[in-house]
Amino acid sequence: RVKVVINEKEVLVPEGSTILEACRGIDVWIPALCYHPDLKPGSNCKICSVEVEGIENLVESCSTAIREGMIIRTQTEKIHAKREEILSTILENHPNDCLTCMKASGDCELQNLCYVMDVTREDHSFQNKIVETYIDQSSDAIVRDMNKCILCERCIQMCEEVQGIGVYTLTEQDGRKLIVTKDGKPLSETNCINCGQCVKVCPVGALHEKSAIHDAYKALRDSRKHVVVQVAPAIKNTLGEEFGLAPGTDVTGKVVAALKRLGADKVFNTDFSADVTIMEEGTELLHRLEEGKNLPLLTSCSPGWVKFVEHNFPQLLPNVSSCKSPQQMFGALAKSYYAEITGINPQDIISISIMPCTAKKFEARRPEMEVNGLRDVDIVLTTRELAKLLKLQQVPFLQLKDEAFDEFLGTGTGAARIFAASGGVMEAALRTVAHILTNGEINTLDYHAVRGLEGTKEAELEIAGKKLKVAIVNGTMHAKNLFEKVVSGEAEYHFVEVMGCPGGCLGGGGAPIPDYKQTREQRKEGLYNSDSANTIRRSHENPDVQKLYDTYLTAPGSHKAHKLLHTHYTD
Ligand code: HC0
Ligand code: SF4
Repeated sequence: RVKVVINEKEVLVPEGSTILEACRGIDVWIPALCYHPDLKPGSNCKICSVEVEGIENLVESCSTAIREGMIIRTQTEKIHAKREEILSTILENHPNDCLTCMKASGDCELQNLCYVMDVTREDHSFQNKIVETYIDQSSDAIVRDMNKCILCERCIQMCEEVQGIGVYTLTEQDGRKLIVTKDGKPLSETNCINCGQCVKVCPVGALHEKSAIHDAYKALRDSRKHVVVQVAPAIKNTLGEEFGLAPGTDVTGKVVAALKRLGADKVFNTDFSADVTIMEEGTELLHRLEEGKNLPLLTSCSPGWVKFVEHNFPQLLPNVSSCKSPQQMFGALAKSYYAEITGINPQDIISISIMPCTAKKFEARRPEMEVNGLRDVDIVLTTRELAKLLKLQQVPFLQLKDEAFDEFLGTGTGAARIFAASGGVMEAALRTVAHILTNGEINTLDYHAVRGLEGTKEAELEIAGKKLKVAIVNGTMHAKNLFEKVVSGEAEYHFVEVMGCPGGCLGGGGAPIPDYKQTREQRKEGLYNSDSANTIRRSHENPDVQKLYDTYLTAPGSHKAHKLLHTHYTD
């Protein structure tokens, strides 16, 4: 630690940190528009500038290392003037359409700073220098409105350095800086995988998910339709954040109650179809191990990852599991199995899903994701969109009494819940596969070797005398590194779990903001606690899943299961 003086107070702060990190660590607030804890400092916005005694000019606190003996001031007149000047310049080039902006009031970092700094229209005669730029609505998941871009460049860094994709670049057009896609094409025609990580770091409303709020609102009020809603594993341990609860808090019962208040006819559980996925994918793994073909088996539930493999490793497509994701399996079962047992015309069912993921919007619209001409999933809302809808309709979320999921598609095991954490699908599969391979002798529940939010994990297990080499990756940058080795023959595995977002679904592009490494750790803890608290922790023990196979699908991998629950890929 080093001794420094911050705002006339002597303090000890960690050596090697930047001035900004050191100040935030002791709750001294410094504004920042380009700095983000998950990214490298970019020094683009300069609003984090502070005074350091002995240095004439202000210094950028995000990129200046703190040193023993420094005397730092964060709140002087000179600093205020600089911050005001920066905000005024940004506002001169920013549309004044906060009324219809998708970044809700309170979530916009620019708006919040203007409030705190008291930068108002009255104080500054803003000339509107805005040059209308094109709003890119081409993607099924992400909207880009570059009129609102403040050039912080977080999105460039996130996409390029964290996700390893590199869709965006900075350019200059007619003397004006602009962030564009690299080849100037609309987002849907680039190599974007719809992961939404850029959306999560955008400080303003320049990048946002394609809103389905209105569609959901309309559907939930339509009394002629039977509206079924599925809730993804991650939602139960993250939605609470939108209402002030700690990351990881289990709010399952309140989510069900809240969706009923919004008008859902039935509220179901994606955990149920995650358990079905284990039955189908586990069976697929056992077949491939037996035949020694198309190994490693690669998981297919993360649509960002699926698109990534289609773009970058088409030679690995035969390795990707043919299972649809739990979201799509659920939708297919809702309009077939559920419709049949309840006698509801599948044409009258609207299937809505609540997902921590922007790519799920894209996945739901993939042409092959339908059965008998009916879409598996009609509407996808992100965690943030559901929170907005609840706030909009003044649903008193925190006061709601817990309610249980509806019957038939409502039960989920602990194994399914941990799907939302990197390593969870692997662990869920191992719990069931080990049980099957040893005829019920191995009943291990906790596979600690596959847990944790590191980008890449590996484990070698021995089950029933068979060696099983597995790997788990999250974030497509890590996937790229691992699969380069797989393709070159440098690494060999039997089974690899891949999630497109850092940390897995708990860090999805539709998750609550802020979303930092530490937030994700807390979410992970919450998910594993919910798993331990569940009385059923292995997918094959899910009674609703057993009923589904006994009465409808007959067996995992059956003809009917294939028709409804499996898919194919395109390169
Ligand atoms: Fe996930 Fe899923 S676990 S992708 O991370 O497999 O989005 O939460 O819903 O589909 O179940 C997201 C989360 C899901 C799916 C499940 C899987
Ligand atoms: Fe890059 Fe993901 Fe944003 Fe697409 S959604 S531009 S892949 S960060």
